[in-house]
Amino acid sequence: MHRQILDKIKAYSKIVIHRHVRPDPDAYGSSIGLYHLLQENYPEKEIWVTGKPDATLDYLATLKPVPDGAFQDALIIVTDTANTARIDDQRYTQGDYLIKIDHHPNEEPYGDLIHVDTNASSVSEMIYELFLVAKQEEGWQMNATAARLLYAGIVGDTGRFMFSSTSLATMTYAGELMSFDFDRTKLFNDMYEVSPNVLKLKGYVYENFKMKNGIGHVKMTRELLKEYGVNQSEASLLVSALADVKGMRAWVFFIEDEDSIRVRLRSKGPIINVIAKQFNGGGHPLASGATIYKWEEMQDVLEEMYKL
Ligand SMILES: [Mn+2]
Repeated sequence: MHRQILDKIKAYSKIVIHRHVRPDPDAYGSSIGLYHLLQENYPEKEIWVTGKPDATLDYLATLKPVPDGAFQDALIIVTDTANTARIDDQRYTQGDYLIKIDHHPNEEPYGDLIHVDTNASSVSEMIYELFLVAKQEEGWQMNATAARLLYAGIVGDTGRFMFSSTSLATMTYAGELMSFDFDRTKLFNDMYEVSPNVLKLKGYVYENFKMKNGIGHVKMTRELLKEYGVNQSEASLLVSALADVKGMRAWVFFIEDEDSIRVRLRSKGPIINVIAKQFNGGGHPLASGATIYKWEEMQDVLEEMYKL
């Protein structure tokens, strides 16, 4: 598979790299990291990386617009994107040949060539693996810019090497990437510093969460969010805060929005998306979301959780 990808890269003089909408560090790391690798090793080729810039990831890289003409006769490589609806920049259809490189389950097998490895911690890790083969067979060189991006992608998708997807290969590659000259302390600060308001609300979560029979919950009214100066989507990011509570099996955040109450469910085992489906929602078995419209319904959701 690596050989086939490298042959296509060699064969095309124009290459455009895509990633998914609403990007995370692995989306940026894998796509822009690959872009810098290709630029380093094929300076004669016309190479682009596309997707709507996300200001929260400016610390990783800034992007320039890609002209329509770039896609004609081009090799298109899409990283970290499970399905075509989530590909950022739908002009990928205008290319000549399409390669998918991803680590999500291959539920929509799009593209002329598909390289999916669900055991990979991140697509940034997969790009590094591609580099190792290319280094051996084609003499590719790594540079610090690409190394920093790939490292950030691995760190992001492994939750700083804590998730179970972290393998010996992950650590080995990350270790090799560390040998390049970039500021890891600054990178970690850029990735994980949060605003004082959000951190204070996190303190509220730790002070005020309730737990019964291994089921936790937190209630956040609009007044509370206003008092802390935190919006609904920022508050939603705190849902992982209860993962470390001893004895916690599953938990739910109720966050009041303009005209509804967002329900964020998380679990360490019990399948909770069945409950999400009962309350106008859905999602993954261990991480899903729902919506209720009155605070009285909060108890209904909790009762379902206790039953489970
Ligand atoms: Mn990823």
